[in-house]
Amino acid sequence: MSRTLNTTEPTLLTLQEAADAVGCHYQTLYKRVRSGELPALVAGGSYRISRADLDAWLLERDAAKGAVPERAERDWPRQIETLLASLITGDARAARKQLDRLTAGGVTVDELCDHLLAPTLARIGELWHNNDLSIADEHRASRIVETLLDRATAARPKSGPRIGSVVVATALGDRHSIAAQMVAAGLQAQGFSVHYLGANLPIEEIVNMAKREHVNMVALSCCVAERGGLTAAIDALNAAGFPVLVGGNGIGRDEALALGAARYGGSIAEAQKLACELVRSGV
Ligand code: B12
Repeated sequence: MSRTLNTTEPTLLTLQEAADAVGCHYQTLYKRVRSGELPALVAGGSYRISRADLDAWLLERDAAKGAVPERAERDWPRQIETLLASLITGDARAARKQLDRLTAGGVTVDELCDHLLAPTLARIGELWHNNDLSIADEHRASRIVETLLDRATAARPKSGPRIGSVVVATALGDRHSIAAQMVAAGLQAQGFSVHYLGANLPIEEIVNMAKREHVNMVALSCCVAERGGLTAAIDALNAAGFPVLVGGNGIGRDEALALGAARYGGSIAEAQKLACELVRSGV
């Protein structure tokens, strides 16, 4: 059944965009809209489908087919190979379709990060390390992952009161922004108000933002061996009264806690759990 356009509606897709996201032909969706099975709005004489309606329709369709999207979509080794191929060839569109499909199948942001994006980036890192990929290949792949994360975050706005607020960054000397972006995406999906500052931040910038936004905590990601920026940031944040949640493949639990981190997490799922714990305990 078609309705009239309501301008407050969230992200709207054209029929072609929706068909691309689902991986089916334009006509297939057109027929579903015409039959009233898939809700659509009319804007400027053509149909628009909200992402939420599309996701709900996909879930219903899979359930009706008796499909087991859970198992098929969580075949992570296969998913990693598929994404790796898209990242290596720079096929952003295929990567986007793969993630849209997973998201529509109910895969959560933390699962995407922990089971797909981070392991695929680790593979890119290995290939880069062995000179099987150039710096340009790695940069192109990284950029695609950034856009995928933006998209996954935008697709899951959580309404209602915020659990708490957090500044997310990497300290001076660490340019690996993607890990911090994953933390930001995971905490936002969890219901936190997130102030994501990106990478390589001077210490006073992180502290000032934490103070200005009266956040509950600061989450710092670390992907490098260098410790100067991270150590100084944790010291300054602790002195200013902010608990620091630390994680990332450049540092382990014992070292992070010894440096003064309130908690250490090894995944985005853990970041979500620990951030909630920090708010509850009022550290
Ligand atoms: C992409 C990339 C880059 C890009 C970053 C682009 C960007 N915008 O982020 C660029 C080109 C800038 C880069 C630069 C360098 N890189 Co680099 N890079 C990578 C690569 C391929 C992916 C990084 C990434 O995003 N990983 C994905 C993240 C999300 O994975 P993760 O850290 O494991 O995160 C998971 C958990 O740890 C946890 N987590 C992460 N953060 C946090 C935070 C909190 C609070 C919590 C709770 C949990 C948590 O959740 C995540 C999801 O499961 C890695 C390979 C790899 N194995 O990761 C190398 C890697 C990190 N880089 C490495 C190196 C050596 C460098 C350079 C020194 C190379 C050089 N010679 O110039 C420079 C360093 C520059 C600097 N000063 O920062 C090494 C680091 C080794 C080390 N520990 O010191 C790695 C591991 C590659 C390797 N095997 O040698 N790099």
